[in-house]
Amino acid sequence: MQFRTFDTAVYINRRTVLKDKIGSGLILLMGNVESSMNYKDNWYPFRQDSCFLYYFGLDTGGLAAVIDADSGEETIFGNELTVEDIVWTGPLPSVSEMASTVGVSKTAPFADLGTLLKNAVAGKRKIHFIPPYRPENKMMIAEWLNISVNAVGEEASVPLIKAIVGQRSYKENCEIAEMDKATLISADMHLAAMRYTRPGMKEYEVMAKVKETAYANNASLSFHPIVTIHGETLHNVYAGNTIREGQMILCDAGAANDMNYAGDLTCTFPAGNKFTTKQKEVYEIVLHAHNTSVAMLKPGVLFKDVYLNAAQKIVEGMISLGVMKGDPGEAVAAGAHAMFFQCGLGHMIGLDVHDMEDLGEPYVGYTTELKKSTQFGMKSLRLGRALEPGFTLTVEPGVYMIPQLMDKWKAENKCTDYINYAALETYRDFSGIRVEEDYLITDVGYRLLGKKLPMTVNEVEKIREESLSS
Ligand SMILES: [Mn+2]
Repeated sequence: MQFRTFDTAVYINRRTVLKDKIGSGLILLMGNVESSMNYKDNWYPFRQDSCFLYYFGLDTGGLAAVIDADSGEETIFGNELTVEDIVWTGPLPSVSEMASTVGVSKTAPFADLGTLLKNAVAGKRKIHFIPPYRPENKMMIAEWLNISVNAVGEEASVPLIKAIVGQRSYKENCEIAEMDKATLISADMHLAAMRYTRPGMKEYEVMAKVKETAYANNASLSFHPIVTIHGETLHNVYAGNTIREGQMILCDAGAANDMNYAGDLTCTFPAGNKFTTKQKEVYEIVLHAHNTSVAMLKPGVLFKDVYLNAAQKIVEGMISLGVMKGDPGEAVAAGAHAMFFQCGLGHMIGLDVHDMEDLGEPYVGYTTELKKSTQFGMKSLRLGRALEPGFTLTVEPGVYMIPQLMDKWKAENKCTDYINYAALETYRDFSGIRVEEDYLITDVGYRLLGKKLPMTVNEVEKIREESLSS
């Protein structure tokens, strides 16, 4: 086959657990089809649906599966290649050959899926499906189940969502091995950026090096990379600026390895060989927030509390710089830290870079008891719940100096007990700093996925000095 899978038993076991949990009805898991870019046959790179991959492992388009939770029967639906198809694709394994590698003995043409589901609707059987995010799948489900396209999301099965989250959240050893591989490649993407960058280059030249490192390692990108001198813009995909001495480059990028597991790392380094004093001061604050947060990782700890620790350390740091004032705990409670730290501290990571985000944050990152905050800043925290062994997640604190936000809060007299707006003016053009690593929660604490990147000021300056002098 043209893709790698885990041992057959891995998939059989996952489906057995799912079937037992759901108990009754049909479980529909849609694979993805090729997605057209500008005309039908010019496609975006293919990405299989992560839940389909998790239970059926087949990394090719045009497949779907149904598990009958009552009878236990499992069927993979897909069309065999015709000779005319083979002219373009070459010979490929048949649907039944592929299905047998993941322990499924029954296959059927794709058209049979619609018939099966329409009959199930007529027979008033429960059909469990997850919220589709691809228009093709949304439209097919709407037609088969006779519901409006806009209502498909609401009709998704909460028991199925919860059952899947209850499995995919706990990474198996075979998955952790893949996470390590993806994170190692991701680390090499960052090392390449740190070594390659020279003042005078365009951001896109560094971005190209980052992407090259992924592709040269038989990986792709787990998301569109950020390589920017404007690190304060959280999702800055523009990469056309010239990099100048005295600036910092923020690089947020990760690999998706050949099994589709994701890495997601961020480094911030100087364009030249040294941080300025001001940059170094803020970098140390971010790094301290990071290290103290990582040290908290262990089963039972609410990730929300780890986030609050990072917020508190950032506020303490900002007080030491004179841009904040007052009691750090009260400042965090008032949300004043969000002047500098507007996003969350991290998220689950696995087959998706924001793992299982399609299933819904309330189920993945929160619980029925612990709801997401609505406060600016904390409302962007994707993960709040208590950590458990087998979770894999990112830790990524940052300080982002956003002039428009400074102006808005100042005009509103917001958090004036905690923010020294006059001192803050000197940071208008500072940009932003983030560091990010990926961790596994173990029985007793945590383990870094992949390998350690240069992270302290000395380590980062050393790699920059070596690179610039070579
Ligand atoms: Mn991340």
